[in-house]
Amino acid sequence: MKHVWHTIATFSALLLLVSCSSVNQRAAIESSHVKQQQLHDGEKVRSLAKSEKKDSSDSILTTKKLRSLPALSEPDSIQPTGQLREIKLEAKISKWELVSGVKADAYTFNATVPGPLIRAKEGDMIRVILKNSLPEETSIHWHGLHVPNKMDGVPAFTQHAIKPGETFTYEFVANHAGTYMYHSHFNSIQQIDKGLYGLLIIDPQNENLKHDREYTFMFGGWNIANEAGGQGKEEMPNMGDDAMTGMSNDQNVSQKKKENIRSMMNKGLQTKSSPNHPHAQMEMPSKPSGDKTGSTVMGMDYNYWTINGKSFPDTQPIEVKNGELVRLRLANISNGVHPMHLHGHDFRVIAKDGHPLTNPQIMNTVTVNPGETYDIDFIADNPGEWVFHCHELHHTTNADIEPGGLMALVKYVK
Ligand SMILES: [Cu+2]
Repeated sequence: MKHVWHTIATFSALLLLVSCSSVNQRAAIESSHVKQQQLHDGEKVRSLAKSEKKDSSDSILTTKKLRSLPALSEPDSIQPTGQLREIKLEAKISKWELVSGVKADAYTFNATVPGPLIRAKEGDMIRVILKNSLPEETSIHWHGLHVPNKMDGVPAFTQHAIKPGETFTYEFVANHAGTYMYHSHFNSIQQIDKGLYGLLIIDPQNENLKHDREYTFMFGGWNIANEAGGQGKEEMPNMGDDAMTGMSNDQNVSQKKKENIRSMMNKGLQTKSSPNHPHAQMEMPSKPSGDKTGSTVMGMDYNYWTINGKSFPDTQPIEVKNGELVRLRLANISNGVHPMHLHGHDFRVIAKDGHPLTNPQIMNTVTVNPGETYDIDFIADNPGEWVFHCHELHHTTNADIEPGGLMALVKYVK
C-alpha cells in the first residue's frame, strides 16, 4: 500500500514538474477540475444568460446574476492529503522580451517571467528545490503563506542567503487556499524588478463556487535602460503581407490590430523626437547621465509595466464565451499602485490576499497595492472586445508611449 502511495506521489510530482517547466504557462490556466463538474454555478449562469437572451433580447443588463452567486467559503479545518508537490526552480539570468523588440537581461526562475505557476491543494506538501545560478546570492519568500519560520526566506533572519551555485530546499504544507506570490527576498528591489517572482495558487479541498475560466495577472514594473549594453528597443519586426501567410483570418485581423497599435506607438515616438528628447530616436526615455548599467536598473523609475511579464499589445487576451463565469487572480509585485478597471462589465471582489470575502463587493475598478492579491469574478454577458487596464494612465504606456503596459483585451470567442 505504501508503495502504491509512493508511486502515486512520485507520478503527481512528475506531472507538476512537467507542467511547471512549460515556458508558455503565463496567463491562461484553465483548471481541469472546472471542466469535470458539469452542473456547477458557472453552468447555471451560462444557461441563465442564454435563456434570458432568448426571452428578451432587448432587456437591459443588470448585476442581479452576479449578486446572486454564492460567496467563497473558508474551511474550519483541512486534512493532510499525503500528496507531495515537488518543483525544481533555477534562478538564472535569461533574455526576456517584454514587448516586441524590447528585451531585458531578466532575473528569472526557469527562464520565464513570472516563474512557473506553483499550484497545490490545501493539505498538500510543497517542496521547492531552488538552485541559484545567478551571479549573486538570493532566496525565496512565500508571500502570504503560513510557512514554518525557517522556510520564510529572509536572509540574515530565517536562513543564510543562497550563494551562487548553491541549492536550497524549501518545504511546507499548503495550509490555506488562495492566491499568493513567491519572490526573491535578497537585494529585493533589484531582483524583483528584474523578474524574480511567480504566482502560487492553493486550491481549496472543497469548493462551492466553480468558474468556467480562470486567468492570472501578475503586475510587474521595469526600468529598461537605453544607453549601454545593447539593450532595449530593437528594429520593429517586418510584418508585411508575406509574414501573414498561413495565418487564419482571425489571426490576421488581430495581427493587423496589433500592427496598428504599434504604428500608433511609433507616431507617438516621432512627435517626441526633438532636441529636448535626445533619446527619442532610440525609442526609450532618457536615463540620468552616469547610468550605464545597460540592463534593468533598480528603483521606482519604471518605464515599462507588465502583466505576466508582457506589456500591451503583447499581453495575453482574456478569452471568454457568452454566459461564462470568469475568475481573474490579480497580484501586484511591482512598487506601483494599480487601479484595475474593466470595461463593459462589473466584477465581484471575492477574495483579498487569499481570504474569501463573506460579502463580495461589486465594482468595476479595484486598486491593487504593492504586495496585494485580489480574486475577482465576472459574468461574460456583454459580447464584444473590451479592455481591462490600469487607470493610473502612466501605467498603460511603454516608455511613455500610449497604449501599452498594463492592459489586456477581453475577447468573446465562439
Ligand atoms: Cu497601474
